[in-house]
Amino acid sequence: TTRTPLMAGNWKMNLDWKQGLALVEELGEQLKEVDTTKVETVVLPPFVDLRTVQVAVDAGKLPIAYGSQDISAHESGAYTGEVSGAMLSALGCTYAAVGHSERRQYHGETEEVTNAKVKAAFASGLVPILCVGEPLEERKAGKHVEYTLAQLEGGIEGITAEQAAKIVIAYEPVWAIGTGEVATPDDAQEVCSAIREALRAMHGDTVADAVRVLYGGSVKSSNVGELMQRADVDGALVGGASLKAEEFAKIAGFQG
Ligand code: G2H
Repeated sequence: TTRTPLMAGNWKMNLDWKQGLALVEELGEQLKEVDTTKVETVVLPPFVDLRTVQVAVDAGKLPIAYGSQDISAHESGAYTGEVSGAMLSALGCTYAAVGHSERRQYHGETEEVTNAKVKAAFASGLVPILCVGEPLEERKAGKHVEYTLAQLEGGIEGITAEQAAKIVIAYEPVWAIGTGEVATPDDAQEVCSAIREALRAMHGDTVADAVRVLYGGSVKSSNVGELMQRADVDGALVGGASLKAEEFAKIAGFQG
């Protein structure tokens, strides 16, 4: 594969700006042990930490890209509490996570909202990391592929082939998030491959072969290697394990 692996650390609602700064500085040190030309390392801090991360990255302290955990579907104006794509882009963000299951679950984000956020990210020059994945009931009913592909289709509806080639898809089975219950490499491969094949059917080979599909859900340095051996797993979206510099750097330096 010619796809560069992508390891994204989703800090969720953890680390204030001082703690975030301490983490990225330590990460910069730890990443010196990693061949950062072979993997793209990304952090997704809370909004209020982004400026600090920007300053650290601009100072050349660490070879990472960064992005937000969410983005407003709206361009600007009377949307109290929201953060626009233009604001994120001005902060040097490369990525914006969209449709994380915690957004869908606790903030009522619908398919339409998720799709609007994907488009808002592209409109501001950001690359959306679209999160999809099934709850436990669908998995038990054997409907996990169908359910996840429906979220994928809803999420990317109306985007161009050029945008589809850039988007990052993160497959995060809800039952594996923060539970310590990691999907098996075969489980991850099954759905990541189905995602790529769905993109192939929609947008053709060039798009399908370029898109990076990540696995997320209780990824650690001890399990990332075997996940990465699977053909259609191009990286990981890492929550808990991204909060410790040494551990996250080990994930970035995975040996497949
Ligand atoms: C899944 C993942 C990161 P964790 O949400 O998005 O979190 O690695 O803590 O399961």
